[in-house]
Amino acid sequence: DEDEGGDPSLALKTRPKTKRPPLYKVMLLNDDYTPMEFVVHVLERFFHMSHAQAFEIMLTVHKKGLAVVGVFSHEIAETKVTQVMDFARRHQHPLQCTMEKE
Ligand code: TYC
Repeated sequence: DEDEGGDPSLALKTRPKTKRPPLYKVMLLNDDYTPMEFVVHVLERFFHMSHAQAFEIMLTVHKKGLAVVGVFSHEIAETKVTQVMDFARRHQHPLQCTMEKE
């Protein structure tokens, strides 16, 4: 049989790398002006949350200052951020949405 033992440091070095793509947290930030109902609508519309889920996350942002609203690939995260920022701007609300590598 093949020798599967040996130097574990060598095993690590020669292990075939299955590179997973990095994931990005998309976050909503609190502000004093965006209406609560607008934030709930954003979470329903762009993050496919139920009304109850969306309301809960909105309140978390309101109380804690920010919350992660989803985790996505870089491309999807960027699309979500752009969609939310464009939608907020069109409605003249200062709502901020950002992404950060997990
Ligand atoms: N703080 C806002 C208010 O009192 C509500 C709000 C919640 C705004 C979440 C932004 O991401 C946000 N109207």
